[in-house]
Amino acid sequence: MKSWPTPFLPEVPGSSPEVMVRDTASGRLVRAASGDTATLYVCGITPYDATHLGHAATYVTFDLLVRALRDSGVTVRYVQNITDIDDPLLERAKRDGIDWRELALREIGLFREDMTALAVIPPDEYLGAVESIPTFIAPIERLVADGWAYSVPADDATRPGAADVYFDVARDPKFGHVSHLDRAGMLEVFEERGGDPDRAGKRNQLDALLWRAARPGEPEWDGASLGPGRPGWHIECACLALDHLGVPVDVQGGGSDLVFPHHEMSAAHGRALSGSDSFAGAFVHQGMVGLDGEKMSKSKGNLVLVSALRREGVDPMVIRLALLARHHRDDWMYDDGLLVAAQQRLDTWRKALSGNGGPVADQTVDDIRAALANDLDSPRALEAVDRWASQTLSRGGDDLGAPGVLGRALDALLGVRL
Ligand code: 5CA
Ligand code: ZN
Repeated sequence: MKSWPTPFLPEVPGSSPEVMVRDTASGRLVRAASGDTATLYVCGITPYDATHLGHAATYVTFDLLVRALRDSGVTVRYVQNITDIDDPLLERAKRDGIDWRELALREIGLFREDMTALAVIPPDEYLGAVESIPTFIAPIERLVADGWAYSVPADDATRPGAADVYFDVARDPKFGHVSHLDRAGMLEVFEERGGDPDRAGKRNQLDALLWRAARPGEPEWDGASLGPGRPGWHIECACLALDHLGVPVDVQGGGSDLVFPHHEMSAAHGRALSGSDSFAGAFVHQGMVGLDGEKMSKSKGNLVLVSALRREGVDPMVIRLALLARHHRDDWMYDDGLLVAAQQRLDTWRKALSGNGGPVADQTVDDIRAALANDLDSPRALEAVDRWASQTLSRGGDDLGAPGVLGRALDALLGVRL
């Protein structure tokens, strides 16, 4: 899939310290890069509605990670997927009386525009599930052959004798190591997040769908020995990470709503397929952004859309600054006051940076780098800039190069272009 244009990254003298991130699975602060190259797999959108601030927060967070890693001298290989076939997409297309492919293309187009406006660095590979379906078949067949997966007859399928294929979670001794949920906790969220605990014939309510046999009226693809159908959700991300980056990836990323079942399952599938004991060096999760007391979600419809804010004339850099003002692991509720505060901050920074000099900015640049390298602590990075701006506006400074140095650092490290 086509992604979006790469923003220009100015050179900043010096470099970031080693980048550390909080790993959800171990709870520890771990290295984001295992060596000179960091592999990053971030779960992309399901394109049935427009980008809301929760999505934007997630992709801005991983954009910060890419920027910090690069600044530390590491080469980043970044893959992101698009779940461009899934039940919610088919349901929305049906509700709105449009073709599901058309809906997906429209929303992917809007997402690209939002990402460009927010100065998010695109992934090196932007992979649609649909275009990748042929690459999922052999791995699923292998899971069946190796006893990791089993068939459940699908009586309502288009063709007689067809079956769905499920992953046998009981076979996996590490199952649960990402989320640390107990069985009751897993069951509580499984259905709400795409699972089918009550599907008759499954060995375990938590077993995850790998291949769904075609039902009448549903799109279908050739599945070789699996029969015509379509893939389950988790196996897509497992296979894409495996094929395009290799496992363990250094960082598996997404919002915290993906911890269970999605990242638990894709890690289980990925380990089963690769024989590796580990799927990711770090599982990094963005906290949930909400509105009116509830998680912002396409299914609930309580959305603040990036595209709508842009249409209203909100500067995308204000949106970006509002997102950066929160630590990525915190859950938070949106209110319009956040945009007002971000606009004020941007105005102050602009004023300070447009003068003829200021205090030496090297320490401020170091502070930004140190904050980001320590689990992407963007609020602390912004505070460092606030301090420089307030000093400049109150007392001035005689380093003529300081505004230029800091302006380039804001652009390269925080993605904030003034
Ligand atoms: N396509 C799958 C991942 S493979 C998916 O979850 N798509 S999504 O469109 O629902 O979400 C896209 C990304 O935004 C995911 O990483 C998800 O975890 C994150 N996300 C969704 N809602 C929120 C929210 N309210 N706050 C923060 N992040 C969110
Ligand atoms: Zn995913």
